[in-house]
Amino acid sequence: MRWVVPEAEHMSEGTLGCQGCGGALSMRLVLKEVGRDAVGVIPACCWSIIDGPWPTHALDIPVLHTAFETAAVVATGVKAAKTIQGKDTTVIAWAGDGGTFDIGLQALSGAAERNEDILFVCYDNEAYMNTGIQRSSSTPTGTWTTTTPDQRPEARPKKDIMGIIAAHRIPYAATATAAYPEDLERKVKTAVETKGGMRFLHLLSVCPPGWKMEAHQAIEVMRRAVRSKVFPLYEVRNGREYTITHWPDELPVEEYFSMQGRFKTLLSDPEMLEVVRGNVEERWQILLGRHQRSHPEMAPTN
Ligand SMILES: Cc1ncc(C[n+]2csc(CCOP(=O)(O)OP(=O)(O)O)c2C)c(N)n1
Ligand SMILES: [Mg+2]
Repeated sequence: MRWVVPEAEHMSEGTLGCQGCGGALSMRLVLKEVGRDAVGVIPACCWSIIDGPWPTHALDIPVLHTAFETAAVVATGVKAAKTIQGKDTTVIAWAGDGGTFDIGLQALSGAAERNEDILFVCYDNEAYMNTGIQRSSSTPTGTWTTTTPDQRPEARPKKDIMGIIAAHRIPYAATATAAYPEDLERKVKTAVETKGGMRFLHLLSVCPPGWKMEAHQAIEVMRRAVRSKVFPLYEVRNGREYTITHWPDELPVEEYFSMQGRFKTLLSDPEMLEVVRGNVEERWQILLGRHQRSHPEMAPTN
């Protein structure tokens, strides 16, 4: 089924984001579906800047800027206050990969374990972009960053945040990207409408300056991440039921990497490239197995 992207806008033009910022586009698309009855809780990250200063800030919803490690716990408190006021406002914790995979993980795990009634969105640009492109535990193997330079690119694999979230058995979690907006909007709507606890969205979000690429290729690069199985699109219900929502078409991973300067060293190292290709395929097979166990009679279609 094709989903329609709502026309409503809750983010004005003239944000302080860079050209081609996937994090800015992700916010725009998410708010289209969430609407104005929402509060954003934003820890230290690029989005602390992108919204701009009051009263000229870009978002149409109230935003609470908070400390790097606290997105989930502050959102929990805001939701509790709204509930006491008798309001059903959607409270969105909106964090980067650092505020989710790294320093924000303890608060996130606590909120997930308590099954708090919040929507946690991670816009994942795979490094600490706001402070100058330092690696995070979301940075994939073989990536150049300022702390994993060409001579010593990232050695560790990207942390499996969806696996960690699924292990908490929250009602709904999904991956998405702004390059597939209908899929994204449907997942946002599902997340908003899912009752009974915490919802988590993991959004791959291109960063042209940090990924060393042209801003006008922002959408194409995110599309290729999905097509090459580097970033599969799927959802997980109650931590157990997996559904792949878009079938990749076997695009070679090099076609994704070659658009980005941050993978220059990786592309010139056949051994490391083989390891990375193997990791992508292994993760895909695990996901496919989970999907097939959840949907024994469903054939793959797009
Ligand atoms: C406790 C603490 N340590 C370090 C910082 C500095 N700091 C601000 S934003 C940031 C990186 C954020 O990275 P991420 O969450 O991935 O968001 P992005 O900047 O990539 O959008 C850091 C290290 C801080 N604000 N607080
Ligand atoms: Mg980041």
